[in-house]
Amino acid sequence: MRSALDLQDRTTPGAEASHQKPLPTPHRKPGHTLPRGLGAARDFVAEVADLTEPDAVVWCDGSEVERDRLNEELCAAGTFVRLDPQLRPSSFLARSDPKDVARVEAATFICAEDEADAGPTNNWRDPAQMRAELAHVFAGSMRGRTMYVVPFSMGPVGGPTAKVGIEITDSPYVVVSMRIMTRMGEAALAQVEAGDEWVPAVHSVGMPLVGDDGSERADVPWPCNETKYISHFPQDREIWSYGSGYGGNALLGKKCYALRIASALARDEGWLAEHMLLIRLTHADGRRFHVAAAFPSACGKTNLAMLRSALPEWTVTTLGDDIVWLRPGEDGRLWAINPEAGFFGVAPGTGVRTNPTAVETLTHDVIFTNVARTDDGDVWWEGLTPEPPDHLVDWLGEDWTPQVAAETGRPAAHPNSRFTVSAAQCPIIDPDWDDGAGVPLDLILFGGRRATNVPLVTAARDWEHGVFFGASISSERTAAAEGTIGDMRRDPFAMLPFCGYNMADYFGHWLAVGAQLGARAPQIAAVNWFRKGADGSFLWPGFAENARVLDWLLRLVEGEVTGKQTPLGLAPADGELHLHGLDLSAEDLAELERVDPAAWHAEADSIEEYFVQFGDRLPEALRDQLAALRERLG
Ligand code: GTP
Ligand code: SPV
Ligand code: MN
Repeated sequence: MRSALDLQDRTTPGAEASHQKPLPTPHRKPGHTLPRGLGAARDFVAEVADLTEPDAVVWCDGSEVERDRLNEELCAAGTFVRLDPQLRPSSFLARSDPKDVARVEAATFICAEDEADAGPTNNWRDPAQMRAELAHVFAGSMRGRTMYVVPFSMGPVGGPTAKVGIEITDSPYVVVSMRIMTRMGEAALAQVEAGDEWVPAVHSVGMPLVGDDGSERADVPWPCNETKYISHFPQDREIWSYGSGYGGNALLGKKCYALRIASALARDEGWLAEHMLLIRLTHADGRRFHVAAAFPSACGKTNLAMLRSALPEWTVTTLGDDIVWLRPGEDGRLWAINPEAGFFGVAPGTGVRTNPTAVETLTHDVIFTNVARTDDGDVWWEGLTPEPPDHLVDWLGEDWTPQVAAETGRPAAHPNSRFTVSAAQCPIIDPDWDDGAGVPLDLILFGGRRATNVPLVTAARDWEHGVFFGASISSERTAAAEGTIGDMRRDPFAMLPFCGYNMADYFGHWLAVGAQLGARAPQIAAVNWFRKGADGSFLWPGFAENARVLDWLLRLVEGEVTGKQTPLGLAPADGELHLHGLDLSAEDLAELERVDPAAWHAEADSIEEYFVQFGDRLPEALRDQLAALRERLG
């Protein structure tokens, strides 16, 4: 019998690489970058099966019967624990391998012929070299498992901006998650059958149950591999993901397709694929506005997407919480759709005070991953209730009490624990969320977690200035990806881990889209909910109170207020921000809005340092914006 270690050794490319099977690629008709139709899909599935050697191949139809069967299988395998049917009907808890808990940016690759097309912010690999490595690790990688074929649509099926994909995966957890996160199954397959283009996306957890010599090993509740490849071929529009079963590493419709591959499609086709939430604000007088906001991972998109306004004149409805696709319309406006069908949201910090809408969304039919379990068979995480229960089983499956936590600092839920839930379940989901035509944007926000320097709100003077805001977003790192939490980094447009091509070209593409839109382009603004006072606590109450900032920006858009100029842009003039009913001292407000010229000169230096890596590819307009900022700072 071979050990797990021997099996893992297979992931090191060896001398035998010369006689291995090549990595399959779907057949494309001459002149097409994407495969089309069911014939090409069938052939590709057969070739992937030939390489990965699964026991069985199952085409998923997306039905409830199929879902229920897979959920039962996941329970039997120990991947899922069914939660108490009274407290949390049709809901499950999954605990991942403790080494597979977040996106792995170091193992995320953009494979372009020319290294410069991946750009300095991506991990580049030569496509041919990567194909050879992948062929090696995928060979036999599904032995002893079932291979699922998961047709899915990003965007309402058949809608004008929807796009189809086919994920091939050996993880039933991925299948039931994709069923929630995308429009998965028969309807999407019908699009393929009708001849639509589709993006191929292949995923293996990388733990075959049968070794090269035929020896067998038992499965584990969360199979994965220490070797991981989250690889993208933007030119061929292909995704190959190996070794992880978690979130964006494995649910390939999400970051891999709807952001990395879609951003490359968007560049070529004149639209934008963005890491943004999407909401509608309806005023008591009937006026409606649509707002999108790009914040880095775990920086408040889901919270703002489900905003319950502190100002009674505004009602918010949810359209999306993570990804938008934006297209210039014939009317000169920028139209937005949410290509997803569910939320894969951060659990910790989600509670009745911070996000009551999410709490109401999560009452049934939820997959929770890496949260804690209560003794009565429900779930808990830090921030769900002010006081923790007396006893829990933590995300690692171990006993947890508040006393243990106080001594060890061990959280009950992993900081990147998540819920997977259908968007349709959200009590404030917008009635038009499933409408493929989308909504016209009035306002775009850029923001990050900044304890210092960055004011509560600054409106851009024009589109180019707004693109400069997006390009210079910086944020403290969160638990959403492997890495040191709290380190400050630049995360342009909140797309640092998600841009499928050269980031400088992407800046240029944003400028080009703005030039095309002209006068009807949405207003752009920078926000920061996370500025801290001298005592280290947040100055701004955030959450429901963020509506006050949106209110000011929309009144600015409407010409009801004018704002005042600061060196950074437009800030609320005295009295313009509606602060009635809020317990915020004049000193704290002043600190929230303060622009310190010396600190901002240092900020400008740090932006320049960041921009330098793009060399000549950095658009001139951004250099000009930086120079103009320095001039205004004096
Ligand atoms: P991804 O799903 O990773 O892309 O991230 P997201 O941006 O959707 O993250 P999410 O909204 O779930 O962010 C969660 C974290 O941000 C939690 O720790 C929240 O408590 C915190 N957060 C959200 N809004 C606010 C706010 O207005 N103020 C403060 N202080 N924290 C906030
Ligand atoms: C993010 O990290 O931005 C997420 C979670 O939205 S994941 O889908 O895992 O990338
Ligand atoms: Mn995200």
